Amino acid sequence: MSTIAPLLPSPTTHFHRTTTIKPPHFTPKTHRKTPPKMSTTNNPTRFLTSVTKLIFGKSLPPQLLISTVRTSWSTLWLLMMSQLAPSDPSGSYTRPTSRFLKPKLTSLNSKSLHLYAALPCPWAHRTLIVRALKGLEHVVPVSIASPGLDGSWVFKEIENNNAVSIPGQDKPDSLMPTRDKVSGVGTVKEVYKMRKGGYDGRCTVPMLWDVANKEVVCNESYDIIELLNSGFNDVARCPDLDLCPVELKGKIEEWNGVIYPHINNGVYRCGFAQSQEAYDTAVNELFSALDKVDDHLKGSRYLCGDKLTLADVCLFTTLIRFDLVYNVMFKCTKKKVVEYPSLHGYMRDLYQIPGVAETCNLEAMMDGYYKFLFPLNPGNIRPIMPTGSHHETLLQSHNRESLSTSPQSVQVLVS
Ligand SMILES: N[C@@H](CCC(=O)N[C@@H](CS)C(=O)NCC(=O)O)C(=O)O
Repeated sequence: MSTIAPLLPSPTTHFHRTTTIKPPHFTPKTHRKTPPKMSTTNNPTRFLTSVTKLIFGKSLPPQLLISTVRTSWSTLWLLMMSQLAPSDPSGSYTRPTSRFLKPKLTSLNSKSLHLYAALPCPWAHRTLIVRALKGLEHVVPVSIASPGLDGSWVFKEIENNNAVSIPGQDKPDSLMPTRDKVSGVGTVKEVYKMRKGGYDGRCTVPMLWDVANKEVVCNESYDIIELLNSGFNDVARCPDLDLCPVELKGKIEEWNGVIYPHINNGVYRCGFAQSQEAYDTAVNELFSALDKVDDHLKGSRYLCGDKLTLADVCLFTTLIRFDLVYNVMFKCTKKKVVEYPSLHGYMRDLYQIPGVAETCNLEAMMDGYYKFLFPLNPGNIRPIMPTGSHHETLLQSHNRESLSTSPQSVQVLVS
C-alpha cells in the first residue's frame, strides 16, 4: 500500500483533455422492449374488464373504480414503503446504515479487489468517478449490475459497441452492464452470499469484494472513495491527484455535513417521505442547502477552493441526476439545477474533467429510476430528457476557470 499522495502539483496533467468526450451509450434490449399490447389474450386488464362488464353491465361505475383503486393503491404503497424505505414516526425516511465499513488498509490485498457497481446509483457513481480520476481501472476491475424488476441488482451483459477507450489499457473499460466478471453468478445478492459467514442483510451497491478471500471489504460508498483516493497510490496511474488533502480535510467534512443529509440523502428524503410534514421538512432543507452551495460556488471554482475534492464528487452525483430524475420523480420541484446561476456551470465543469463523462450514463440513470426503482412509477413511462441534461449541453463552456486563484489549478480542456 502506498503513502498518501502529495498535493496535486499540476492539475493540468490530470485534467488535460486530448480526445472528444464520448458518452457511454446505453441500449439494453431488455429495457427497450415494448410492453405487450392491451389486446393480448392473457392481459389481466382485459380479463378484469370482462369480469366487471359481466357484473356491472357496461363498465365499473367510476366512483367505485376510483375508491377501490385509491384504497388498494395507498395500502400497497404504504406496505411497500414501510418495508423498503423505513421511516421514523413522523414519516421521515431513515436510510439504513451499511454493514461493512472502513476496511483496515493493512488487511487489504490490493491484487484481489473487485468493485460491484450500477449505473443508476449515485452512491456507486462516486466510486466509478474516483476510480477513473485516480486511474485505478487496472487495479480495481468492475462488474456493473443492472436493476431487476424485483428490486434486486442483476447481471446482464449488454453489447458494448461504443466502449470508451481508457489510455494505457489494452481493452476498453466497460462502464456498461456486464455479467459478474468474478464468479459468473446472476445477482449481487449471490455475491454477498458467497462470503464465508453468509449474509442476509441489504445487498447494496457499491460493494468492494475481496476475490481471493471471498469477503465483502466494504459496502459504504464514502469509505470506498477514501480508500481509492489514498490506498493504492503505488499502482494508480494518477497517484499525485489527492482528492482529500490533509489541509482541506476540515472543509471537506464541513461540506459533507451539508451535502450528505440535505442533498445526497435529501432527495431521497423528499421522494420517500411518508407524510406531508416529512416531505415539507426534507424539501425545504434540500433547497436551502442547494441555495447555500450555489451561493458559495459563485466565488469558488470547487467547494473547497481551487482543488477538486471528494466533497465535489459527492455533490456531482446528485446534481447530474437532479433534473433528469429527482426533480420529477422525488418531487424536488422548487427549482431545477439548470435554473441556478452557478450550479449548472459547476456541474458542467466537473462533467468535462477527463474520465467523468464516461461514468455518466444518462439513459441508464433515467431507466433505473423511472422503470425499476420499486414500482414508484407504475406506468413505467420515462419522461423526455430535459435539454439542460443532454450530453451536448453538459459539454458547453462554463467559464469557471476564471474563478481559480492559482494559475496552477487551471484545467485545460481540449475537446
Ligand atoms: N450508504 C450506502 C447506500 C448504498 C445504497 O443504498 N445503494 C442502493 C442503490 S442506489 C442499493 O443498492 N439498494 C439496494 C437495497 O437496498 O437492497 C452507500 O453510500 O454506499
